[in-house]
Amino acid sequence: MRMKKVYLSVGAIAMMLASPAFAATKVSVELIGERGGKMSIKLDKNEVPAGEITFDVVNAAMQTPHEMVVIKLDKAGQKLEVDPDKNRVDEAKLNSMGEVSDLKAGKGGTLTVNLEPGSYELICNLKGHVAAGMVVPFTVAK
Ligand SMILES: [Cu+2]
Repeated sequence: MRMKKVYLSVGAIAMMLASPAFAATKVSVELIGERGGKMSIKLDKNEVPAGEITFDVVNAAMQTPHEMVVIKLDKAGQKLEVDPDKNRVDEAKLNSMGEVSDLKAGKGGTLTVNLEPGSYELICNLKGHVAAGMVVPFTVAK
């Protein structure tokens, strides 16, 4: 009995070494919708702890290209303004933390960023896509 207990402890230590504490938190992101229709961004989680975060992005559309841009908001509840002439938000006026750009339908990509606590939004900033629904809140907790 005593021997078995020691064996389990060694196993637990081995498991801890195999998954280091600094491993990035993974967020799965699905980009959904076709040109002219409703569009959305679906996340498997919309709140994560601060630190390294890997966004694993897939464009689930059949024909329409999409992208994912991570925007840090100045404060919670901040509304992103769509420029009526360009029909997209002006990223130069916002705090973009990085993006997976121009994914063709069916393609995927990843983005790993170090995010501090705060309120964020994930958007697809192709023309008309934010207005069609491609904006989703994302929270980084302490
Ligand atoms: Cu899009």
